Amino acid sequence: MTMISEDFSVLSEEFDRNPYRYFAYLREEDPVHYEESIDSYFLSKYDDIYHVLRHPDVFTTDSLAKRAEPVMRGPVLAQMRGQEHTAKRKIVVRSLTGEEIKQQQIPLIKASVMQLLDPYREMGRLDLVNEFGKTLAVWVTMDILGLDKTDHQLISHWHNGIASFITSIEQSPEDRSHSLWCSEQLGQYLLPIIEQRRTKPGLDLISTLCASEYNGTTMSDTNILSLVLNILLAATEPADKTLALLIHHLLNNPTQMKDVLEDRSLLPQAIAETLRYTPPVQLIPRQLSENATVGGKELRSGTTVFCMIGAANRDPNVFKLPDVFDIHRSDLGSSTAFTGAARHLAFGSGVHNCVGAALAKIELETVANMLLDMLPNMRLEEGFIYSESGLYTRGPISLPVQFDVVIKNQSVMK
Ligand code: 2IO
Repeated sequence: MTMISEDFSVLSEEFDRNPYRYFAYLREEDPVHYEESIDSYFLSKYDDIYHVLRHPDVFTTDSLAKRAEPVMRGPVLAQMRGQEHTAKRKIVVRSLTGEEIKQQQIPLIKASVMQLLDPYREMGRLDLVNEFGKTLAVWVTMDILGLDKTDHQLISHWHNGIASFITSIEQSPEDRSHSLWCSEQLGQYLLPIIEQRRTKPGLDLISTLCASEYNGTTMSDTNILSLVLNILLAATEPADKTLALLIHHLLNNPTQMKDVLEDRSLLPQAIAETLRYTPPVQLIPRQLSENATVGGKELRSGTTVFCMIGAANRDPNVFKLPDVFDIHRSDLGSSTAFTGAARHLAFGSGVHNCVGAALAKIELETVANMLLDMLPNMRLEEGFIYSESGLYTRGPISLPVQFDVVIKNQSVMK
């Protein structure tokens, strides 16, 4: 177990380099870790985090008023309560699950993958993060919202600025105003589209939101804008990270890669184990609405706590040999891994559990299957040193892979 010095901080560079080596210490010795500079607590035990996520009236999502609302231009789904939450959540969940979205989106995802891979197939190398995953994540989100993909670089730039606001623990004033500017720009881009979808609806999610009624009336443009920004961020930010993490873990575990290559029905398990082992969203913030005891510590009303999902997902009380990546593990709970009842906490838990879980599964499964087919004998680039970054959302900085070049029209050339 990695020991921690007096001045240890989860905000340090050392922690950012590899948080996983500190989780056992935190769970065992400091499960309600205090960070003075931001006056917040970091929870690392599965049971404590599960308790927090399952008691939203005490451990509220009010924390998002500061963290998300300024760049989301209004409350996101996770901030809503009661009837409004149930109704709006249902609208979004319905649009993101089921056969219809599969039939609509899978062909579009496949076309995007083909287009992005095409220039690299004859090169025998590709960075799965910077030359593929980041762009793909934005394209898939844009297709769901029915946006014109020619503008993807703009959207991506604005997305990055907004994501930085949401996922920063401390942001410089310059970065903060850049983030707000990005949100402003994206809002100006989206508002006319929202108006247009009201009169000329399509099959996309923006049109669905425009047509849906809440309390007997349709939602206002600003309410729809906040939901669209919410979906845009939540669908894009973790997507490239999870894909790169999945491929990285499989490349690092050749026997499991072989199993998946031979039996693709194992892919959902491999994705679920990736989400357990290395959740792309590492922190879930909550704010206490009253004094409460967590992990034996009394915390005052108003306190901010961060649930450390990466630490919970490696709690040995819940997962056997938690630091081992094993797609065959019996305690993964594969049948529920993409639902609100999942054992791993990568999608949160309780009333606010991720509405995009089913879509994440479809997207990752489709893309991973294609990569395994189209990049034969995939391996990490020689000499590549793997590194991840991010305290809030976390993923590989890059993932350069090499693969065998399949010459087009091979049969003709023989
Ligand atoms: C947009 C961290 C990208 C969500 C969020 C402020 C609200 C909510 C999440 C995830 C992923 C983001 N929180 N999705 O943690 O919608």
